[in-house]
Amino acid sequence: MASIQNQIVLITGASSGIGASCARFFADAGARLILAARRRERLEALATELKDKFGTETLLLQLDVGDRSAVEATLTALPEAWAAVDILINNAGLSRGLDKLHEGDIQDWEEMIDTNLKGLLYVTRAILPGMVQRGRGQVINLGSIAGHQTYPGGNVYCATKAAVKSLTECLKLDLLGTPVRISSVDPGMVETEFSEVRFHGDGDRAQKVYQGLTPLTPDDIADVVLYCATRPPHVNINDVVLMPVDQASTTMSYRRS
Ligand code: NDP
Ligand code: 8X3
Repeated sequence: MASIQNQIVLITGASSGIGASCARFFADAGARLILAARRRERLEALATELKDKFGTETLLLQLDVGDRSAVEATLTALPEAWAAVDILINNAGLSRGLDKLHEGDIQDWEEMIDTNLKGLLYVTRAILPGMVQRGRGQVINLGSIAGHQTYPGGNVYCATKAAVKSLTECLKLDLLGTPVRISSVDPGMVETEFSEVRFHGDGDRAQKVYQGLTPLTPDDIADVVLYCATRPPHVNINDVVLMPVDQASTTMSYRRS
């Protein structure tokens, strides 16, 4: 296992779920963390926890990844001590709604495309040139099984995750000849705030998504992300697809009740 001690790791969407778990796993492994999300108070609470538990140094960025000028301004003006990002975890993302396309809310579509696709592109465009220039670095994208398989009502969310899959594959081609690594981690059902966000705060509907089965936890995903980041420098993990034992595809799950 390669060490990531003192490496600078930028995690988008660190205020909740998979991103927050990644922060805990990478902090435990000795990394220095740049934590980005829109909810600053969540980031502050996490930074305090990590400082107390692991002595982790953090830089907090209140940032909407879909705001192109904010991303450019913030990430091109990182303090000198934080500018040489070693690992970028493109995790910020969301789903909105589960409507048929012809009944869909266009605002929901905009939000998913702006965050999952354009946001990932803006952040990567700002951070990746430095990695190529320095001759070291890794980008780890949070894709989804929704990028591999569709499901009813998944339309725009699935399309954004299929786009992430395609971008990860293209980056592998673009980065050939450099030592910079590119990975995608593509989970099935993970219990986070994801479904609550999808259903615009309807907690009862969100809970039903995980009813009667054992979903993945955010820690299960952070464990895999850390695995990708700690392979020897000549090893590139291209894509990891993982799902709960109780899930066989985007449309088939086994529920006990
Ligand atoms: P959560 O809702 O728990 O976390 C999402 C994170 O993304 C939050 O920290 C949120 O922070 C951040 N985020 C959302 N929009 C923006 C934005 N515009 N700018 C910056 N940050 C943003 O969900 P998960 O942890 O489950 O989701 C993380 C990733 O994993 C997503 O890309 C999702 O698509 C993917 N995924 C999730 C699965 C699941 O079943 N849960 C399965 C497969 C993939 P804030 O609101 O503070 O900005
Ligand atoms: C989240 C998993 O199946 O709800 O990406 O799309 S799914």
